[in-house]
Amino acid sequence: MREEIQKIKEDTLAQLTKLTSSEELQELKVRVMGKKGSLTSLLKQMGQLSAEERPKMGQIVNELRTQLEDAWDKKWREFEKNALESRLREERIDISLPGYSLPQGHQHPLSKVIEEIEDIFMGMGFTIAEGPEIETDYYNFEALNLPKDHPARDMQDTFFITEDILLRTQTSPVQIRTMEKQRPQLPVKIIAPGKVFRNDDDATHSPMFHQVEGLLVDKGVRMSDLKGLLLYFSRQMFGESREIRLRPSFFPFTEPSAEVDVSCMLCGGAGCRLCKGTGWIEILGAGMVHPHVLEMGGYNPKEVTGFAFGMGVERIAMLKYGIEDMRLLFDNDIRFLEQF
Ligand code: 2NL
Repeated sequence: MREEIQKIKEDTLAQLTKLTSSEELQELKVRVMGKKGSLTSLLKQMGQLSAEERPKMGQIVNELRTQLEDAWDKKWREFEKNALESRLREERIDISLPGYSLPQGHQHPLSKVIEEIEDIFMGMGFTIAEGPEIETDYYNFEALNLPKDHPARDMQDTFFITEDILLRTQTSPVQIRTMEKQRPQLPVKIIAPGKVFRNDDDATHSPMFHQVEGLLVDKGVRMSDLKGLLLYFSRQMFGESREIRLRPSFFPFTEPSAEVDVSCMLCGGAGCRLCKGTGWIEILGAGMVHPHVLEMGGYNPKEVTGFAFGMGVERIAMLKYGIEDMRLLFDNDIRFLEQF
């Protein structure tokens, strides 16, 4: 029996040196100490020994067991260490590689132009007023001196939600609401930027576009005040050497009314493709607030006067940045937006 034990010991230790993986080590353990292992079956034969021999043998077997456990624990740690080292080698992160860059958005040129317009008028003491995009017929039309049979109310121009509720076609209702809220305080000195909606959709019209309207109501406001303010605005927006001119026009909410032209920013007024040879480019509409509209806002037209103006932001942006097709402003292609 001693010989057999000695043989198991030598065999096992010899095989141990040839192992290449922890799986093989596990298999070897089973072959020796498993249910049908060589050492296990030897232990089963212990019963046949004499009472004298049994404890001695027991001790030898236990020693061998401890010895083997130590040997394969050592081997096990060696395999673990190798495995860890090769994982560390394979999974090493190269911190010198540049990271992935995330795509960045860009402020929309329309937002930029709106902010610029706001800055110019805030510099002259105007505050910014906002209001709902879904309006009532009263604020969008009635209060602005557009009676029930006015052509601007036509289904062809306006998105009606019900007979009385619609998408605002201009930002003027914001100004009526502001007058109502702050009367009889003076002055009313606001600009109203925002989205407006009209039932148009072709190369030069989008069903949603942007407007900035302005309103100044106070004692003794005159048309010359309007002209001076618009000249200052035009020079801030399009350059110090711009001039403006006012042409008679008509809006239901102003009287008198005017179209406002600025000297061409491309040719300086000499005449070119952009101004179609005239030297002038129309940029906004304006006028003295109609007495009826002042009344609807809660002010007495015998005591106060006012001027108002309105401009399309898309048009201003196209002129300022030389954008030839309005649809580019609504495609939201980042390659386009990044240019501004
Ligand atoms: C244009 C012309 C204009 C107004 C808007 C206005 C507002 C109130 C009272 C009187 Cl509350 N007028 N707004 C006045 C004249 C012209 O817009 O061509 N916009 C794109």
